[in-house]
Amino acid sequence: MDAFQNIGIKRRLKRFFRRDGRALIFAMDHGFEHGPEDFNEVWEHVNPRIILKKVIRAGIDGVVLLPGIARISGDVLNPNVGLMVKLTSKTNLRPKEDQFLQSPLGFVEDAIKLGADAVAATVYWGSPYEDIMMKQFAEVASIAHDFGLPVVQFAYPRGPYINEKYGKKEDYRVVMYGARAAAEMGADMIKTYWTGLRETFAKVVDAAAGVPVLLSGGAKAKNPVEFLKVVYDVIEAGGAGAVVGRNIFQRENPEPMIKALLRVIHRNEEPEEAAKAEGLI
Ligand code: FBP
Repeated sequence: MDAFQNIGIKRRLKRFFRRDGRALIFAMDHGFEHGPEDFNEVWEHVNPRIILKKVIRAGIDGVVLLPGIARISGDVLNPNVGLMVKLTSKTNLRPKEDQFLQSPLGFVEDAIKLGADAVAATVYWGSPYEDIMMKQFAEVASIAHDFGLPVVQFAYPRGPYINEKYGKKEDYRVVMYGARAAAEMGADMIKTYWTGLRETFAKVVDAAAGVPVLLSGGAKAKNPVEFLKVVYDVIEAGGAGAVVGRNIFQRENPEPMIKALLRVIHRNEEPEEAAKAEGLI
């Protein structure tokens, strides 16, 4: 039985990762996690079918969606695009003190019915609710692994203690700790923050002990080359790619940015060269 589960996990991970072991994944859970105002910059992208068609046309490797959006628009995905269904989230509407908790909003079995190639859950490491999110992740991982489905952890250090002791959630010591904790919990892929330097991100990758580490995109960069440089450094540090939301869907035409990111991730092209080739500068 174990061998069947493992081969399932390996095969499904290949839906996201190309032969080079790297991936560019489009994230769009923001309508829930941040609210529909995240789409104000390009309002037509509030319609998941419109933005998903654009990112697929541009050659994206995979997408992350919440279950309801996967249900509404999953049919626009090509079979060769990996589908990750995220099973925890929170709204921005909850009280400030509860923002450090993500709650379950779906089930592994339903993600399988939606055709998911992986499921994901967030753990805010260092949060006062860390214990609850650890249990949620453990339950998702246990069920998913029984079905041979990979599990992705969004491993984000976050909470009052992190701010007090380390100053910011991107401090490499806590990002590295979160990545290690995710690997120790059995994550098959880890998504986390940029630590600011190639050298420190390399330590995060080391701490993950071979589990692929992907960058969490973050707010839209003022200058596209600035963002491409971060992704370039992630790859140079041994990272396995990036999961990007706002830097893609907050652009009127996301195609050149996606193509430039693919050049950096899969062809090791220098950021400026990739940006020029796609007409971004
Ligand atoms: P972005 O590239 O837009 O940062 O998307 C990645 C992501 O993790 C989303 O999946 C999620 O909705 C969002 O960032 C969370 O952002 P934050 O918690 O930092 O506000």
